[in-house]
Amino acid sequence: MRNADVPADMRLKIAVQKSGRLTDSSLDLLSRCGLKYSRGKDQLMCYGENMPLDVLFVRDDDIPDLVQEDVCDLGLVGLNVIEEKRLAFQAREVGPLFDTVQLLDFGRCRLCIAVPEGFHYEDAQSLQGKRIATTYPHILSRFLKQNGISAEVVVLSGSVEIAPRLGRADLICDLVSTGSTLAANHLRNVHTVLESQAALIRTPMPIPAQKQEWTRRLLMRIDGVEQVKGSKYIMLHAPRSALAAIAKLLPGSEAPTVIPLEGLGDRVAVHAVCPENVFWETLEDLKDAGATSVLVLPVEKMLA
Ligand code: PRT
Ligand code: ZN
Repeated sequence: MRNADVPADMRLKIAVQKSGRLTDSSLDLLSRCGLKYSRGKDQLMCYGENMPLDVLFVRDDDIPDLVQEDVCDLGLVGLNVIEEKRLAFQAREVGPLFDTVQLLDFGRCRLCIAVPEGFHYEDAQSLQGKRIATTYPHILSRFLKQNGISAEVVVLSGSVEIAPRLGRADLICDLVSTGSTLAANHLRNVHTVLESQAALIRTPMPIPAQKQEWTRRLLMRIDGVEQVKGSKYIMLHAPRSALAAIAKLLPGSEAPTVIPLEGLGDRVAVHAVCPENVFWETLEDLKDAGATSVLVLPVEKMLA
């Protein structure tokens, strides 16, 4: 059966942020997994052309709900949203929930407590009796409870960083990545409540075998893409006598391939996958150790 002929209820549906910080990386991940689709402007759903996988474009906050409600089988969303939703569902005693199946190498940020200049912060006890503005009331309340703090949680839907200046709160609990928003608003990060990054979630409900098989294949491909992120393939020539020194210099590489070079006596070609980035300094050290013709190439996919 051609992919286009797979009936709608047998096609996997994955929810992705429509427009925001996770969108480009989410779509890049899906295309690296081999998904081809065409997306019109403002289109809310795209059909996968070469896989029975359709993409739904929604607000990131709606992604866990769509998976929870079985509208989508999978979702790409930040741990901050996943954790907040999980605690919100828990508070309402609602289940079953979505499962977090894989952490992804994008969307990194921290949910932090940040205080205005002049606020004397020693430890969590300094928050006693204060008003804290946030869009993450459940995560913040759990943190306060764990530390035995009684404080007022002021729930805002956005622009949390200006709440202290407007007199709506004494301090904030918000996402930080570079820290420039905090600095611009004269706020200082004093404690990280949650480290976050994007993750793949899936429905815990049983799904038909055909969908299950595509989920397995997609997960394996995502794993392959994530594994090689930052990896480099190095090729170089060197005298056999320099092999030990060169192997030590190749960052994190296991068992490089050594190939004799026809007509070049003792010289060999060395090929290796390095799971970390390779810097100019390493290339210079390799050259000093006797390597020539050093080539560094990106690795696109890997299937273990
Ligand atoms: O419309 P929709 O609801 O889909 O989008 P959104 O505005 O809620 O989310 P968006 O696109 O801002 O973020 C989506 C996800 O990206 C978040 O849920 C996090 O998982 C992740 N992420 C990573 C971030 C940041 N970094 C980030 N810096 N989300 C938000 N921020 C904001 C933060 O709230 C603050 O306003 O950026 C500002 C701070 O950034 P720095 O670099 O100045 O520290
Ligand atoms: Zn959002």
